[in-house]
Amino acid sequence: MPIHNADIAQRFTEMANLLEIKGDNPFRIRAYRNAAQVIEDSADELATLVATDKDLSELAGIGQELAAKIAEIVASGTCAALEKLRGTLPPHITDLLTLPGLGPKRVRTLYQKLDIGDLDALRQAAEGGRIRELPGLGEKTEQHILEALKAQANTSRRYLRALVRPYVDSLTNYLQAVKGVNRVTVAGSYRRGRETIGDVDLLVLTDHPPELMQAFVSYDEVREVLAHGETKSSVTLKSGVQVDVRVVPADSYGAALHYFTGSKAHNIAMRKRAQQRHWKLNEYGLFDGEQVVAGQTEEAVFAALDLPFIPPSLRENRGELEAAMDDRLPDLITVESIRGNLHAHTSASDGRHSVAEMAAAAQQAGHEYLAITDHSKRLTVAHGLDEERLIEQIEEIDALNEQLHNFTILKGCEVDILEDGRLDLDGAVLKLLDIVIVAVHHKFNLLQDEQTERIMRAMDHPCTTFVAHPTGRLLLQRPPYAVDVARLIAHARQRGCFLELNGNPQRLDLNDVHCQACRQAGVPLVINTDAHQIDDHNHLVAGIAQARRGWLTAADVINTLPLKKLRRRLAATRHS
Ligand code: DGT
Ligand code: CA
Ligand code: CA
Repeated sequence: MPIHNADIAQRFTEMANLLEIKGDNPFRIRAYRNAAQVIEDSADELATLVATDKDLSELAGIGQELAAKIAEIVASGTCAALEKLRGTLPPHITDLLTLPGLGPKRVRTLYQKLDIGDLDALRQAAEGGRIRELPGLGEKTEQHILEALKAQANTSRRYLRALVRPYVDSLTNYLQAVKGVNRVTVAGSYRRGRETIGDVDLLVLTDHPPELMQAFVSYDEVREVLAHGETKSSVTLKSGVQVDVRVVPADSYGAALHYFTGSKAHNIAMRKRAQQRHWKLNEYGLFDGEQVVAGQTEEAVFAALDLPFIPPSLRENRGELEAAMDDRLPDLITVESIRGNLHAHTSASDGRHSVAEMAAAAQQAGHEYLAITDHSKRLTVAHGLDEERLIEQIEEIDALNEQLHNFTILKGCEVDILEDGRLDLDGAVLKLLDIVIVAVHHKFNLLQDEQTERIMRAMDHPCTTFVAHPTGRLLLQRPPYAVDVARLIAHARQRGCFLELNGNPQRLDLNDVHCQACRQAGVPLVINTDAHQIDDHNHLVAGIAQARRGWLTAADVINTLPLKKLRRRLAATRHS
């Protein structure tokens, strides 16, 4: 079974964490962390590189020693150095790192001073008031730890869909190859394209159910078998994700696929529609008494209920049945209709590639244009550009555009919104740009009205084109700042500017419901990658999945326009 980059990166991160808990050499720790990042970002599967004898030490930050460890992990799933380290510390000590506010240094203190090696011991120590006595921790931290432990117990773990995708692809390929298998389909929230998923639901049509189930529970990536039956089995994979597999008879396949795709709210609405006809709809089919009305395909189930096929992305009971009845389901946007990305960084700020490299990659991917939008000067950690450096970049882009054929680099900047809503760069420079993105990168803690009005003021700047990641959330990590998105949408409409759907799988900001509201209000969206390197082009896939959940069509999205029309729309956002 091929091991994925994310798995290799995870092992290196674990190495770095364990070394840091032990108080090892900081340079060594840093080397493992950097390597983990490089591996995770690599567009090529390292397992493939190893299999074809490529020299891994050509990757940035990977020396001979790390390259050898990568080869070891690809071959065996682990490496001797990691196993040795694990042996010197309690087996569950890295669980402590899953609590917000606990990094390796604090875990080291907890372990050294109080011999705390797992979450249970941590809870006992916190409840016993022993953590407040530790150097650098204190009573407030003890309180935070107790709250975090409680919160962790209450929320079942979810995963970014984009992270789970390679695991799902490998597993479905594996099951597809099992003898007797005719079809494998992913259902559930994964099929609906949700930004995070709780577990993976697979449906299988097979001539030999027992063989299929046996093959599933013996899959290499399985960590634990939770249930092993004839028609249903569940496992957790080594990555932690739970997978449910159901074997379904051919006559019920469509009904089962519909049922297990959900959402629950959509299913209930569909069942009601069946009941109005005195029929019954469940995972086995659509029935009139004992008589089967439909069941083999989803299309047949919908058709029997006088409905066109409703795409899975829309099945949230947010008006899709009504729209289907009136024959006004949206013609959902696809990745192919995007003609260019309007939010990208280069090595001038916190990106990894040059303007020319980013442009070449975008052209290679079939795009017509790309906007370069590095950070502005306030964001010093990201090496933000001041007026002078921005002007240099503008000249660089003008020169590059002279050489390019059938491709245009647009000049832009992601300008920080200051606390009072003013912009971080001088208006005279902003006038030289094609695109001015405004974004909040600090002062997340303002009251809702203050935050909302701060952003609205930035939108009012005569040069503003759109607001990037308008709510600032990081999925599974950081909630949105307090902001009234409905007011932002109304203001964008009135001001005549746009809002972003940021495709970074960790952001997906605006979310699906907000996108739907933009569409209803007639406020155009821009779907961007927010690329910090060439490989981030993939973020478009996640962005489009979210856009489809937000009912967006190509006409609702600005960067589906050909360059000439785009330029006209951009110019129209500019006030004198
Ligand atoms: P997740 O896994 O939390 O991301 O979300 P889902 O939507 O994949 O939910 P899951 O895995 O619990 O169940 C898969 C689908 O099965 C769900 O979308 C709808 C259907 N389903 C599950 N339980 C029920 C239920 O009690 N009633 C109905 N009508 N459908 C259900
Ligand atoms: Ca699920
Ligand atoms: Ca499930």
